[in-house]
Amino acid sequence: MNTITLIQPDDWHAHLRDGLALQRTVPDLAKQFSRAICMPNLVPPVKTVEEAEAYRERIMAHVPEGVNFDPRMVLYFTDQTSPEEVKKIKASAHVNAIKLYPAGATTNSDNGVSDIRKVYAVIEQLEEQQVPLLLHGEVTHNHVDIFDREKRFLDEVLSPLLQQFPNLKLVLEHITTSEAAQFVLEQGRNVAATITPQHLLFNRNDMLVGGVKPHFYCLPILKRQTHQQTLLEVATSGNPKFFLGTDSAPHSKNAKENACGCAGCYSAPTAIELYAQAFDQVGRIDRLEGFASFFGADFYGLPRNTNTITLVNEEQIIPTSLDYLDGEQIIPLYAGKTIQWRKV
Ligand code: OTD
Ligand code: ZN
Ligand code: ZN
Repeated sequence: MNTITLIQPDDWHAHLRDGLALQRTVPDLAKQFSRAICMPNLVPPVKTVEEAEAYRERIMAHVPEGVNFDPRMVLYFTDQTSPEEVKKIKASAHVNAIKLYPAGATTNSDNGVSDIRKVYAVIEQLEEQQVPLLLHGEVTHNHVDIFDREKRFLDEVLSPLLQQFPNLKLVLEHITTSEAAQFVLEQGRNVAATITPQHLLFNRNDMLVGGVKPHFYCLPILKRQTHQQTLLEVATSGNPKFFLGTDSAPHSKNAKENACGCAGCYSAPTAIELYAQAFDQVGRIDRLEGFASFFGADFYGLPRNTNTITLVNEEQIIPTSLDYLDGEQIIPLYAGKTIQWRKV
């Protein structure tokens, strides 16, 4: 097959940042995706519907002319979030969900929830209003090995949470392990997961063998190959519980290539082609459209897009470096490497 035409995809998990970064991130995403869930881990975080509306305006100011892009907003869940704010989300035209980061789990998550049991009143309201709770599913205790943090979260936090709130609408974001995939499969239709391109295409060997490759470092960290295989299986299975969320997370070259390098892969410029590559590698390009364009919208209760994009089966070399901020550079995921799909 030389070309495929898909209903335009959406990205259900992206970091666009703020200020000058938007000059890079908004056009990169908007040239492929119709909608994107814009993650709220700014400094300071986006905690109220009002703040989310203001952030959305700043994003909209960078959408290139003639391009339709509809940023979908998310609030950052803190120990102080009130149940009232959930009603405001429900009533909002632009805000779709709330994001829970266990405090300290990833970039700018210091204001995250310190103990999920403290916020059960808000979660009760989420369940009642059917507002999706988006989860960074890792425990953060120092003594838990970084490769085990997702699995421990399932056992220690998520299982009890779903026992308490069985009808909670929930997205386990950026799953990285067989255990997480299995967990999601065992739940009802109210529980779904996003999967990133890096966790489908790579494993920890890509990051660590032959030298440390900081541009593969993200959180949750890449796992062993068996997990990668399971993620590929579920992503390409046609099961609507699994859908596209790039977790594209820009950091400048200097911040990544550093004695204490930041976590995050910048996949936005070629995200849909990277997913096409992953699906094609397992002979399942026919399943890309459901994963990329239908299942997320269905889960969020938003209409499916109607316009289309076309990908051709043609080599493209991912740029080695892109301009970012004022005079800095950013290294996109898989920079300088050749992939087999290109968006026309
Ligand atoms: N992971 N980096 C970032 C966020 C994600 O956990 C995430 O959602 C970031 O830089 O904002 C990362 O590695
Ligand atoms: Zn996360
Ligand atoms: Zn993220």
